[in-house]
Amino acid sequence: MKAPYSLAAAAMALPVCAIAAVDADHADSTCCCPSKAPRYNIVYIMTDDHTAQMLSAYDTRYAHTPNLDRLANENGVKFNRSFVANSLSGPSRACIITGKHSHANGFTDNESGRPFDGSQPTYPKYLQAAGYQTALFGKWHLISEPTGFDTWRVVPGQGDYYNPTFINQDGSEEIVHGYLTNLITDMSLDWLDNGRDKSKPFALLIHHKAQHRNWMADTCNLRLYEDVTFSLPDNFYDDYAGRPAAEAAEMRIASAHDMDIQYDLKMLHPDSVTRLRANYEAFLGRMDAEQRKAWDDFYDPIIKEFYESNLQGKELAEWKFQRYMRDYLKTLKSLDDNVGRVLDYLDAHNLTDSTLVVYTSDQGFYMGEHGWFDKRFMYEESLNTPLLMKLPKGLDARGDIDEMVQNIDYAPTFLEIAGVTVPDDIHGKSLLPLLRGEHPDDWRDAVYYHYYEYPAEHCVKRHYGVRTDRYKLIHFYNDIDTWELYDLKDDPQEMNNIYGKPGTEAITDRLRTRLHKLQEQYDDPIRFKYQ
Ligand code: SGN
Ligand code: CA
Repeated sequence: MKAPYSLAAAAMALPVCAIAAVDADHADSTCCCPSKAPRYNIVYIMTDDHTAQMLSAYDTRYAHTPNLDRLANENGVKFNRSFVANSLSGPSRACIITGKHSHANGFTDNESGRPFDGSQPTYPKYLQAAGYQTALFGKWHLISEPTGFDTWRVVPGQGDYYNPTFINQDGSEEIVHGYLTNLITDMSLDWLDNGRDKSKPFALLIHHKAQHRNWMADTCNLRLYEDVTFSLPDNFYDDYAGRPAAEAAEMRIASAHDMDIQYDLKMLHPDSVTRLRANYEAFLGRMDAEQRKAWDDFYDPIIKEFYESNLQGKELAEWKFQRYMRDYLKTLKSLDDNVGRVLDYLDAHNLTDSTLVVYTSDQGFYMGEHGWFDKRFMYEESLNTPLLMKLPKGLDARGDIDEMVQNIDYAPTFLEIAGVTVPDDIHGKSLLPLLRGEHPDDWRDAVYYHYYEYPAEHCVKRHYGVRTDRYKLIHFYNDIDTWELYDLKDDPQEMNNIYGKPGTEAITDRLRTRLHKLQEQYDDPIRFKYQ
């Protein structure tokens, strides 16, 4: 059982300076706190399923995201080895907010429907106790009510792109007219302007639903990217040889079952029933007449041409890939614009020098690599997550940071920034030294990963593993018992499982030992089951 938590106890554990409020708009690194904690404001922007391949600061092949790129380019940093602990929304969010791996925070998967235990310590609670104003807007996805926030307004479950329902802090529900990415930003900026106590530093969490499935763009962006043809990833036609768990997964773009022609790709057809068609119709049903007209005006000719052309096999698979890429990028346009609005607001209100702006996603995503969409696997595209930070005055790092970081590191980073002593039971490491431009010799040499949601949608088997700078060792377990080993230098696409191949014995032993040490360090009980 977890130790009971009380704000009063947390406040007592804090350094005295951390309790004293500073003028949030003028917080700087010369703060009066005896601990010299900078007590910067924090704007934490998290998206859903936004992957680094679709962010031009990381990858210029597909996306143009000028506002997101500003984060890295204007006094900012870009983390090139940024990983999650469990590549799925709820679990990832629980790891982030607690700074602990899933087995320790208790929220291992979405599917079981077990709510997040909101009575445990989280970074917003610690910040609140340290005198910060805390607010959350958007997707929460932890089932239980948010705790640790002075103000919150969230969407139920995954939320809706159009005219979404919001849950208010008093428990009431309300449909708000508009497009979700804009609305979440409106609410966040309104709180900065009118909602907060301006004498205190603040932590504002802006949690978008975008880029989550089924990628419904705002009507003003529907016509973007229609004349672009995207190149297929080299491994789009992966045959999954030597990787039985990959073969079993149901997340193939080419599969009619996995990627639904109506729900995912909007090819609504009166005479054809698909698995997820009703869900798509429910989304369309939320639109008002004007939104629906703009939607139909755009999609009707594409639908007509699609059904007339009767594509099959590879032609159909590649047509699906192109539509998937376009829908994803159109949806991303709103996200990029809205991140720009937040940065402009901070500039215009003289908050840029005193605010740490963090941009990340709850995990990465497949954009046709291995023939897939979705996430969950410990393979690179979904183990990775974008992480950009625009730094306040006094934090001098700039450009690329190549140290391995993980989403359990955000909580201790924010605590250190607020002058709160990081509790020993937090698994993550504060990134503050890296943000100061330091490169500690003893930085972590391996990250630990554990994914639990099986049996479930997309059929990704349970697995855990270790990633070092060069290698990755994964164990798939539960109704399967297979190991995979990759040399990321020779095989960055993870197509060639070399586990058990002659010549790999020494490295396998080393990685297995490292894996067990991490399981021991984090006290993951799975280690008693599989040695
Ligand atoms: C929904 C999606 C899945 C997705 C999960 C988890 N199906 O169930 O494709 O993997 O969410 O995503 S859908 O038919 O409802 O769109 S997560 O990011 O929230 O973990
Ligand atoms: Ca997600």
